[in-house]
Amino acid sequence: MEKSVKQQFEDYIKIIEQKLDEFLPVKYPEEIWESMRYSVLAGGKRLRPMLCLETCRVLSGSYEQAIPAACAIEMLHTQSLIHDDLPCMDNDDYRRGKLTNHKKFSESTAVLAGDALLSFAPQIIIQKTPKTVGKDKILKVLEEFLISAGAEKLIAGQVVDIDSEGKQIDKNTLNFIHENKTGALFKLSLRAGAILGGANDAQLAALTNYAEKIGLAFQIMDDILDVTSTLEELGKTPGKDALEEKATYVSLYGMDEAKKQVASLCSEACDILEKKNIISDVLREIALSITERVN
Ligand code: GRG
Repeated sequence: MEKSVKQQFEDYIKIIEQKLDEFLPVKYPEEIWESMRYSVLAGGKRLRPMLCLETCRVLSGSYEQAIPAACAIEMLHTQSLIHDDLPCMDNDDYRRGKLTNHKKFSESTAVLAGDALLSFAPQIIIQKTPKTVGKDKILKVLEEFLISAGAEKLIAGQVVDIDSEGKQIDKNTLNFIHENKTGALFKLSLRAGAILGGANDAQLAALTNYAEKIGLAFQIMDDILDVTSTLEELGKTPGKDALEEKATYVSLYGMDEAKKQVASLCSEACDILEKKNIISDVLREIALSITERVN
């Protein structure tokens, strides 16, 4: 009997939580490992690892091939959250419904926990991906991982974001921030899963395109939720964009237009997969649920 989408989501979350726990031991000196584990195991929707695993599966790859990369991407994502929350960046007290890493531990520990996750994550890809996957694919995933984490992607998005605070920016600049700060890890998740699952060029292009659409939709929804949501729902402080005078899709286009753009990006994402006959209830549901997400 086929599993329901809800069941598939639950199964993915269970295995991701288990493996993150397993891949992140406590070693000496305990405080750094505990602070890495504190943020990585703090919950979160686990969207990026789920996207990576499902993409590999839909191409007939196995979960064992993709789980190390999926967990490494979640570690990288968590690293970016820890550093984003620091007083020198967004200065936040709450994340994933808990105290931020620097509030729970100390600022120096939070900086080091982020740094440690950044170098630990690629080790997981190298050490835990089954050798049968082949060195070429592992190397390709590593390359994409390192590019996404660096000054061409994630850091570029963050730098322009910080630099834009309190300034009037145009739509291209806003898209640059969103594509790199948020889109890059969605793209990495899909592409890593696709590479490990043995995608051909057309499939890789379609999955990349799907990732671009949902990555942008996800960030526009983030802009919307920052205005409409609460600390309890979001698990982090709302209203920060206005406070820091950040340009967002809501401030540039208005709430109604921002919502329309989310809906059309999500439906375009589904069409892209359908056209290439990539049939996945999970990928479809992830795209469609972005319009309804509350955190
Ligand atoms: C990679 C060295 C290095 C630095 C990172 C700090 C930084 C540079 C980038 C910040 C990137 C950032 C925080 C982007 C926001 C992306 C975003 C929408 C996060 C929220 O994602 P969710 O809702 O979170 O999936 P959960 O908690 O559910 O995983």
